[in-house]
Amino acid sequence: MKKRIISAVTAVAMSLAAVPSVIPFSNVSAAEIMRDTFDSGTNEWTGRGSAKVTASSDSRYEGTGALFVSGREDSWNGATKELGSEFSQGNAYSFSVNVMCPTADKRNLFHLTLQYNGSDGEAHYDKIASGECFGGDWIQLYNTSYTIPSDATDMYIYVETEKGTSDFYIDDFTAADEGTVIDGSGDGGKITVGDISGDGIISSFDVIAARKGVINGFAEGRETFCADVDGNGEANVADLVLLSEYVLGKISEFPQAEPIAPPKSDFNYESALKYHAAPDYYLNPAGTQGKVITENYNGINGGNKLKVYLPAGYDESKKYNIFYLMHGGGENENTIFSDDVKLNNILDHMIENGELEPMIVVTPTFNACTAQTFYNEFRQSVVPFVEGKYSTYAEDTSAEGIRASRMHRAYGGFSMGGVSTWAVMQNCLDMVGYFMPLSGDHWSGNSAQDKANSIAGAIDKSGLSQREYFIFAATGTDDIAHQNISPQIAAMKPMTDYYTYTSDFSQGNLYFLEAPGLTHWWGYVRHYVYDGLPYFFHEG
Ligand code: FER
Repeated sequence: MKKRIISAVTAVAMSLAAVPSVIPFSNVSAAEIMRDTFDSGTNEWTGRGSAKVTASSDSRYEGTGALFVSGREDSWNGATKELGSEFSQGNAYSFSVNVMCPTADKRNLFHLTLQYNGSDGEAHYDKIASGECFGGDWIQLYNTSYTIPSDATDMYIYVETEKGTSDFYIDDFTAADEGTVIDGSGDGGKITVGDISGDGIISSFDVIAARKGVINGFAEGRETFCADVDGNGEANVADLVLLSEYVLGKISEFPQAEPIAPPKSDFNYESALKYHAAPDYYLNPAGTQGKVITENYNGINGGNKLKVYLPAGYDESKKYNIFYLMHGGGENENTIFSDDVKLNNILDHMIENGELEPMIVVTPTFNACTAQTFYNEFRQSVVPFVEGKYSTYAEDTSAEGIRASRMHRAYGGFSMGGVSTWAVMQNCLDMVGYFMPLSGDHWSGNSAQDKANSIAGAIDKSGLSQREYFIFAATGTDDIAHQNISPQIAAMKPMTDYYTYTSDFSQGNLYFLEAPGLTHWWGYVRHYVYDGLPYFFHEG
């Protein structure tokens, strides 16, 4: 067994480096220079970068409101305010702000940062205080002695995160004379494994907290993370035993157990899949054929139609994976199973030859709305209609039933259908685990980085791990969309907090198949479905 050791000395040193103890503090103090409570407005704070700020009463550390920061497209986007002439160069001050990220299972590192222009004429960014938190917990970014650089002009204070674009709240920003103790949530140092109570030290109080947690369950987020001292992904009685031994001095470090990894599939993936056309005869009718059914439904955009492919031998008592595949501009729900594309024949042959698990393939249409807004009809009308009628992994069509079966649901599309796929990914990650954008890019923002960031923002909000969403993108190198999709994938690839690039989905979750010389035509694109679809539905 591999052992990863966290030194106990380091753990305690980290906890000692945490915030000073907090003593009660009256709201009015002669030493106070600035105090923004956001109880009746934004107190002249503004959005930094693309972020927006609003005074909100939905959450607060204290009082009646807090400042809500949203629309972030980069980690340095956040909330900012200019520091005026009451702050002098070379003087030290006490700064404090409380922050909270509402996404329940997100761990993030926040910074309170000073931006200023230096005597060198350059902008500088200096961190005043930092703190880690899990979603839902208020923490305090706090430094009782921060010295304004002696050459600083044009000063702005701001709150940002180390990574990601999650929304967050800030409350009770206070600046005061150096050394002033400022009341706040108190947390906000390093999160330390073993320090379940969050008081900055590992002690018998943590053993008591661990015992309670083993009996009653641990709260998600920080508490579970801190209680899981052997780091295997679960907080349980083994961790309680280790923690007791640690506090009694019998052990001086927490031995690390092997992580409890989600089961990996035994599907035989290739890691750098190349384009292969299906054999020519796959376009002819197969010996054993599925059924293509036309369905009418009343959706949020009025009466509409879609086609449902049921595999040969479809049996209502079994559960089927389901793939929603969208047409391109100027086409409709009939296109994909028409004589122009004949995807049903390809599916029949693949299933007959054991290359594809029998699955349901649905071809809806965005013609009652637009490609970019179809995700609304998909969520509210198409999925409930189809999966209320046909047998998928959804136990029921409630939001919970659809969410619980998301790893058995895929969405893809060609051209404008590809555009609709990225929009579904941005807006319906809670419903879909596998995405197949074909010869179409994401229509969000102007640059490839804007597109990548808007998807990353949605992933942040979802709280999903990299093992819970998978993208198989494809196009031809001579496809008119290649120039759009290729830079977008290039921007996504290095975002390793979100993606691991490989077509082996037991190891990673992003792949881009580029078919040499092929152009923007279903006659080619149907073969990308042939190549990619067998790779779906093995990871959960
Ligand atoms: C693209 C996405 C969609 C693209 C074209 C489309 C040229 C759609 C075109 C159409 O329907 O005419 O990236 O690149």
